[in-house]
Amino acid sequence: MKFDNLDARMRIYESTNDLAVLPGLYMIARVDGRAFTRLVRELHDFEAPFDSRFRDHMIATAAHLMDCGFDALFGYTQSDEISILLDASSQTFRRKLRKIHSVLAGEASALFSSRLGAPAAFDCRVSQLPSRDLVIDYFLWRQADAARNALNAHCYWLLRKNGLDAHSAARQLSGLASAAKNELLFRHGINFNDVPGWQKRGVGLYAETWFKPGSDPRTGAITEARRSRIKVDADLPMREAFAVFLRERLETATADG
Ligand SMILES: Nc1nc2c(ncn2[C@@H]2O[C@H](COP(=O)(O)OP(=O)(O)OP(=O)(O)O)[C@@H](O)[C@H]2O)c(=O)[nH]1
Ligand SMILES: [Mg+2]
Repeated sequence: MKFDNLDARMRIYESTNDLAVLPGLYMIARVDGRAFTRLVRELHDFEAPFDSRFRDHMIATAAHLMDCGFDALFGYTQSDEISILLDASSQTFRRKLRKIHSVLAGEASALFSSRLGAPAAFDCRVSQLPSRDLVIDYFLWRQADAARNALNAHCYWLLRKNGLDAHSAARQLSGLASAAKNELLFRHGINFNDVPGWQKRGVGLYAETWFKPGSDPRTGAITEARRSRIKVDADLPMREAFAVFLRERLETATADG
């Protein structure tokens, strides 16, 4: 009895301010690598500005987050971040923010660290969005961020590889319009149009249906079993076409669910 009293008294301090996301709101959780600028350059030997091994760790982490007990409709990764869209009707963890933040940050950190073979940590935040239009704007925003970062990173590392120190390279780029950055790359033999799509547009993850062929052991008849798997899409469309693509995905995912 004594323990029950203590338990009830102490739990108040733990859970009175426990926030839950309002019903009907879409949730997009974004995990972001903690101090990855240092991790990729000083602690590990990833290629700059982009490394396909780093990308594959991020994709594997995103695929894990899509499949670790949340009603994930769509995943998106660029740079050291992963966004996971949860259905507006999701009841996972009774929509408690504390659980969503900590579980997704923990799952991402565990999976990424195990692939890297060294500790790596992610933080997590959740956007609470009242409409599909805002969900689409959210992903357009992250994709625009990917495109800006990719252009900047290619310019920055071009200057660094040409002998400039970090400070001078950053100073030379500050205030430069994107057309001028494109020209800078072009003068050095890099056509930004030819830079791989995953670097400029990010990578999407979503469920796709496939049909597993088989046979009925009693009759021998050919059968097909409907299965679902996560598709990794490294060739996402851009801007308006991305918005159309997302709208279709949201409709399909909601209809399937
Ligand atoms: N070398 C290399 N760096 C990458 C790659 N992808 C992302 N990064 C770096 O990861 C960092 C991500 O930026 P931020 O998330 O803003 O910085 P951070 O150091 O992680 O800081 P916090 O997120 O605030 O903890 C940037 O420095 C990117 O250049 C890659 O493929 N190769
Ligand atoms: Mg980071």
